[in-house]
Amino acid sequence: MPLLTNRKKSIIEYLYTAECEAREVVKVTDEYPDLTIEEAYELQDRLLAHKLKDRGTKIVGVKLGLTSKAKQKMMGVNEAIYGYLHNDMLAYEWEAINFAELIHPKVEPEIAFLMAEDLQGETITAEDVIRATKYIAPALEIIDSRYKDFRFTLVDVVADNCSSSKFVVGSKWVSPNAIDLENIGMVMSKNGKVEQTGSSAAVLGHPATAIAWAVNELGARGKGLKKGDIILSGAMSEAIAFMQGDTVIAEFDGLGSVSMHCK
Ligand code: 0L1
Ligand code: MG
Repeated sequence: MPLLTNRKKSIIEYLYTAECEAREVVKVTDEYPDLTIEEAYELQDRLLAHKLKDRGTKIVGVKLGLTSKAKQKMMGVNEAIYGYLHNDMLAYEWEAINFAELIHPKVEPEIAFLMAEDLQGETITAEDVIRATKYIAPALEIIDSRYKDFRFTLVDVVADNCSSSKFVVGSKWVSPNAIDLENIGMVMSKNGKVEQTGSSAAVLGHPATAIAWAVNELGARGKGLKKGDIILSGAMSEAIAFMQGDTVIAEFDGLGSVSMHCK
């Protein structure tokens, strides 16, 4: 990695403090409009290294963002993005999420992949991803951009680890070969009222295609997925906001359900 410049150091401090204090901040590119996407991915790595030093955070997987054409269009981009899942992001169905630790959280339904083996390369296909996957499971991702009003450029959101905050994985894990991965229907409800419906087809046409894209991006940077990693393949519908007292449940065809409660 190149030497850490003072401006990168201050961006890392800025984003880390915002997260620790659950406080929204203006986007990084307001002060540094010339930051590049490559620098943003470097900042993401540096932020993780900083957390590792400060509180022992470890990588447990990878998440994809902007995997729907609708979200890409909204941001004026043609590409997905990726970030890292950390051990301290893992949340559980049976343990309420604490609203006081978050800024303005939203939740979105995703399909989680559990890797059976390492996967690295620059010409990886969806078939390679499926071959290297042990199980898939229903999941909820809680995103909580550190930026004011969830407004940012592509560079900002990548530096902010793609708005990652928490994730919950449901209890039904199935082989990727036991289900039509391309066409899993989903209904997400909040406090018993249906809020979103969606399909795995919304994830770049097929969640394994989305993961193959991320593996190739990681591969170009000399990285890859590891056996045991959890991968969140991308949102199957729009994210919904939630508050203290809310319960969100997403039900997936053939995969059962996954839920979260916020206190
Ligand atoms: O997981 C996601 O799709 C979030 C990516 C970043 C964009 C956002 O915060 O909406
Ligand atoms: Mg997501």
